[in-house]
Amino acid sequence: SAFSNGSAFSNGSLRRAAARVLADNWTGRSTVPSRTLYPHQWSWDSAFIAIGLRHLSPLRAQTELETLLGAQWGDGRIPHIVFSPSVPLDAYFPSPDFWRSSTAGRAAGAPRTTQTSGIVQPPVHALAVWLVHRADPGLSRARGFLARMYPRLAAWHRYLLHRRDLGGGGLVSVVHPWEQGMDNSPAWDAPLARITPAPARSFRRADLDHGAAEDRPTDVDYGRYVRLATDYRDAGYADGQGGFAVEDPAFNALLIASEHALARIAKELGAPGTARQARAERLTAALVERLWDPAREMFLCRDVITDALVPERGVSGLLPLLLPGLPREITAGLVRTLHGPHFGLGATTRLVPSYDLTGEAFDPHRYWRGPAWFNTNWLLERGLRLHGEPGRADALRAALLEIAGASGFAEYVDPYTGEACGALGFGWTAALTVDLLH
Ligand code: 9YW
Repeated sequence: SAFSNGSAFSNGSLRRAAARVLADNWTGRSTVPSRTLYPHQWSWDSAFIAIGLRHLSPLRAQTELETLLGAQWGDGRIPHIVFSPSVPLDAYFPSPDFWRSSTAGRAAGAPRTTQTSGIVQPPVHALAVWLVHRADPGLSRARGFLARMYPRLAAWHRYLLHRRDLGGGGLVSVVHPWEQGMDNSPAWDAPLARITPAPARSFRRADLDHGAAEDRPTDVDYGRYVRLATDYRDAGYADGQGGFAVEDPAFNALLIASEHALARIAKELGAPGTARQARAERLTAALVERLWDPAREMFLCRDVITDALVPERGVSGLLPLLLPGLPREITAGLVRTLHGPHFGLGATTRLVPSYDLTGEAFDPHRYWRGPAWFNTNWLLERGLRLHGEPGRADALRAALLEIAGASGFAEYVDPYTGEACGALGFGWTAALTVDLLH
């Protein structure tokens, strides 16, 4: 590596290359994760993308989030995909004719004209809105950005906390693996095993037109994803009836981080943020009580149907490190786990893998069953910095920048070698590179 950022590129050329990816993926109102694999707007992708875009164009970053939140449902949910009407139906599966949001989602208040999916993704949005505001407070105030986003974000969190507390312990449940964002994580294997797969001939996987089959979820996984989504749709997207409900540490940690951000946004708008602050603290206590595993020194998923923890170590269980309010023994334990044999950071791996290196299901190339992803590593970099580990944060930052540039801004990489997997020119990989360079 020739430059101080650890990369073969100078900071300037890395930033220009990342900006080019974001320009290529920009559609005029939002950014696609990938021109080939994911040609619509994805919810948590847009939040991460906006966090990077704010350094290149605060206006585009605001527009990105406004477009997403403009597709919010009446019940407060922010859909995981907002479909672009100009993309052919067979470019991505499941397409709008599968979700049928404007008809099947009518009772839940789906938009009438914009087509969306009916499930959600991790709530990174309030955090993104706050960071985007901070990048150019003058523009934000002139456009009334926070004042317009705040009620939508509040309704979003209300939906999650009131309609999705399926375990009754104060945390939010996901009802589909796609909602948590780590589609084929081994943590879903046991809860998903109870679901009868939809027959393979009943749908066509567009993802295999663009991605290598051995880097993607299997057909049986897809059959179960389709069954769960079909049942949810056929229930009119009403919550609390499905066969899959899991409390996930990353989803809930991102909600808590976003509650902290909402408290700041409220204050900025002249309202007291104290109730939100208190709520973030209650949620943090529930997270520790329900999901912390002191023996493994990390958080686990709770299967709400069996009310038992899922004994799989996924990167999701490390992401609460980004929270400010955790007890010191927990953050110290998370840092040990991150650098220990299961994730190997700084020893056998340069980026944190998505799953336990020693786990039965580990596969360094298969999607969320081992490869390293840039969004999770970016969140952990922030967590290390927040908890007084600047040396370790710097090392992770250098590895992120080097591997992002060398991989062509890959969707995910082999955690040992940094070899590119999945799509290239991936939105959040480019955006978070820009953010780290700033
Ligand atoms: C899919 C868009 C999305 C991400 C998810 C990732 C993948 C969609 O792509 O899911 O079709 O498999 O798992 O986290 O938001 O980038």
